Amino acid sequence: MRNCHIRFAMPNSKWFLEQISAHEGSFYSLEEIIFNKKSSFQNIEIIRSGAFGKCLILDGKMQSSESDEFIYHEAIIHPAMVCHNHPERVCIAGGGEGATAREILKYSSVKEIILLDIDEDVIASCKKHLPEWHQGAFDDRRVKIYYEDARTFIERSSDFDIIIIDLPEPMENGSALMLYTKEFYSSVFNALTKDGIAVTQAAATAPHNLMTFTAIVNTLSMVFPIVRPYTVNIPSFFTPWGFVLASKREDPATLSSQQIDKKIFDIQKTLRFYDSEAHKHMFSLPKYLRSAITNQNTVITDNQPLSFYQF
Ligand code: SPD
Repeated sequence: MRNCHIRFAMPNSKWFLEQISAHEGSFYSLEEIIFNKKSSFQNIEIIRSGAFGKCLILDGKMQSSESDEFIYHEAIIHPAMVCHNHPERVCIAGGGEGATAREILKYSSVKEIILLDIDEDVIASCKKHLPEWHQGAFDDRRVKIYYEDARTFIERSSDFDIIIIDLPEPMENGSALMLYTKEFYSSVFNALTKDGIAVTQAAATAPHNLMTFTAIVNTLSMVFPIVRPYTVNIPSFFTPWGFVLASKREDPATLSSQQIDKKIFDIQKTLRFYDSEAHKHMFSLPKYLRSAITNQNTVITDNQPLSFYQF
C-alpha cells in the first residue's frame, strides 16, 4: 500500500483485504489459507479469519462466513418459503456452499431442489471444507446438482415454485454479470409457476453505495407485479445487505406474525435468525432507502449490465 497511514495496534501482521471500491475495503485477519485454487471460472479461496472463522472468498470477494452465514442463508430463504403456499420445486442459482439448500430442505413440502453452479470446484471445495454450511445437503436425495450456467438452464425451465438467486455481486468480467438483467429476470418469471416467487441477493445498501441494490429493485419491478426489497445486517459484510423478493401473487409484506410463526412452527428450533420479528424488521426499510428506490429509474439490461464494483 502506498502512502499508507494506517497503524495496526494488533500483533497479527497477515490480513485478507477485500477491495470494495476505489475508495474502501474490508480487512480480515488471516489465520490460515485452508484452500486456494484458480478454477476455470474464478479464484476460489477458503480462509480462516480471526473474527469470523472460515470464509468462502470468490475472486477476492467475501461470500459467507462461518460466524454469520446463518443470517445470510436464513434471510435469503425463509421469507420466500413462508410466503409460498406449498413450495415443492425450488431452483437455486449459485449457492455453492450448500447452505441455501440446507435451509430449503427444512420444509417437508419440498420434493426437489435443482442447484445450478457453473463451477464444480466451488461445490467440491465447499463440500470438503465447509461441512458446517451444507450439513449433508448435497447428499439429500431431493437435491440435484447441475454444473451449468444458471441462465441457460433457467431459460429452458418451467414450473418452479421458487427460484433463489444466490450469486456473487455483478462484476465486470465476473461470472454473475448477466444474471442481474431484465432479460434474465424475464426468464426467471417464465420459469416460475403462476404463484411463483424469486429472491435475489442484491448487494450493499449503505447510503454511499446503493446503486446496485436500487437498480436491481427497479429492474425486477419491470418484470414482476410484486417486488419487495429487504435488508439485513451481516457483520462479515461490514454494511447492511440487500435482498429482493419478487412474486407473482403472494406478498410477504402482508403476512401476519401469526401466519409466519405457524409456517415455521415445525422448524423453529433449527432457526437462529429468522422468525416473525426478524421478518418484519427486514422488510421495514429506512427512509433514505425508500427514497432511493423511488428515485431510481435505471433498468439493468443485457446491453447495459451493471457492475457493483467500480475500481
Ligand atoms: N452467496 C453470495 C453472497 C455474496 C455476498 N457478497 C458479500 C460481499 C461483502 N463485501
